[in-house]
Amino acid sequence: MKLFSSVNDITDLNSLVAEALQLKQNPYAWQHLGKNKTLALVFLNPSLRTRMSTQKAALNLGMNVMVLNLDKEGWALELQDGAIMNGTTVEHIREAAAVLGQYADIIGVRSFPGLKDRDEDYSENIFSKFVKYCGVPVVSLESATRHPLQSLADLVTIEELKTKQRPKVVLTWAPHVKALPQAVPNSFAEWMCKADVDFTIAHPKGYELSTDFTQDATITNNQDEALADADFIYVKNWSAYEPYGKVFPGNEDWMLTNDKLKNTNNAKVMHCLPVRRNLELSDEILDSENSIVIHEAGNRVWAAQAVLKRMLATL
Ligand code: SN0
Repeated sequence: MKLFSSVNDITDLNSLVAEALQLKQNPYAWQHLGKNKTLALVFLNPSLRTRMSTQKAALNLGMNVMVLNLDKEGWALELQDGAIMNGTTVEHIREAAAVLGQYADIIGVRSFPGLKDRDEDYSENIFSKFVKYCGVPVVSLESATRHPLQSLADLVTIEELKTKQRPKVVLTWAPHVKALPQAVPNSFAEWMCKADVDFTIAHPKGYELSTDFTQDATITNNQDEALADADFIYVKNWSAYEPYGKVFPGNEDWMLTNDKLKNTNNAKVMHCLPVRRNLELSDEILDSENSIVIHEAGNRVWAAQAVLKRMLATL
């Protein structure tokens, strides 16, 4: 595999999930694959889980890892082709990406959206320029529109913990104080639409996601109705796709509470983290048996390891 940026880069979803679960049983069996191979993780935004779990995954495979917080430690990046760089940007992405490709066998890139210009964000301008100019395989560490390592870990978690063949999975919007990207919900929806699950999305009016990601999912503005008989509930805030990046007032009552779990199938509650307690998700849920957020975060290692293993195999 030369690129992992979305579910569309995977032709055999079930075997990738199975591979991740096998690696969980036997993490160090493939150390020879990564020997003397280097992974460079490049961050333009903050990270805890993605950074640590991908690093751990690479170490389990015998790789060396280098991390660059490019937003803070690198030169200010120019993205525009043909720019006369007499202002604040110091280095063009053409050189920055190409040079990183000289030092690493695989590169991971995190590049959040600006949430101002939808066309710019949804064109994946920054991520795709890294892919174009670095010359080595690239794994997305969350781009403007997707977070595929998170979605793979989410699917691995559902496969691992489900108690029926085709569980009901509900993605439900949660309140927040900031405008957040659509990357996590877009990606989760895109993966769930390809998985063997009964998938529903619930959000207040105005938070419709791009239909490019939601395809044949059931979509409703009625949270109670959506949660009925749910086996897994995925909680996440996102800002509007149209008007782009907007946050509407109200909807605080969309926070998930124990009371809302009553009509579910004793649902397991998921969140990609970081989570704002008592805004997105109540303490009572996060500290209860129903919450699987820590287990889910743990599975980020096996998801990343399955992807890196496939990339190493094609170097
Ligand atoms: C990011 C997002 O895409 O929603 C990363 C999630 C993995 N989340 C945030 O930026 C949260 C910021 C906050 O202030 O709560």
